[in-house]
Amino acid sequence: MSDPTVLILMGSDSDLTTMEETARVLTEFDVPYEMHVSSAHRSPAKTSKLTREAEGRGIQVIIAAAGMAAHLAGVVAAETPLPVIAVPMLGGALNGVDALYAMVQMPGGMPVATMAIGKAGAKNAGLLAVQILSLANTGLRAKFVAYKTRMAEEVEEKDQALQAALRK
Ligand code: RP5
Repeated sequence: MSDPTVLILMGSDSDLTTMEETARVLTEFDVPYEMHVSSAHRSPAKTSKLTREAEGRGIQVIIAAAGMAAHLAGVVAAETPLPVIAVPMLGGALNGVDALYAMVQMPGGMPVATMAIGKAGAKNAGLLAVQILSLANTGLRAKFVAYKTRMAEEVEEKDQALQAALRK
């Protein structure tokens, strides 16, 4: 198994079922990753250590998932030059809108690439990581292009099925 190039951090084990979507995408593209539960608030020292050591271990992209007052992606971005992708978790009294705002409203100078709330965002986080890695990996780029082609073909099949049903 190659060394991980993507580090997935999540604030709680309650985020795992959502973040399995990210892991599924990375596995599909044969991108080695590592996943940890590490919280900005509950375990700041662990989060800081994982983040500071990431680049030296060959990590190229960090994905940070958290819910509620979701500071994980921001504190990670503060401690690394690596690109950070943020995934707001569904849940809490505000159903993920709190996490979305916390992640997307980063101050100037501190970007994180914030995805949609929940499983769609988790899936897209994996795909965006693949796209970033593809910039320096032609094999991975070819796989991503094939993925997009397949998606377009699936839409076409669905449209043809719809047209056939409408003709009946
Ligand atoms: C956040 O608080 C976590 O990322 C999680 O989404 C949320 C709730 O955590 P638990 O109380 O389920 O551990 O920090």
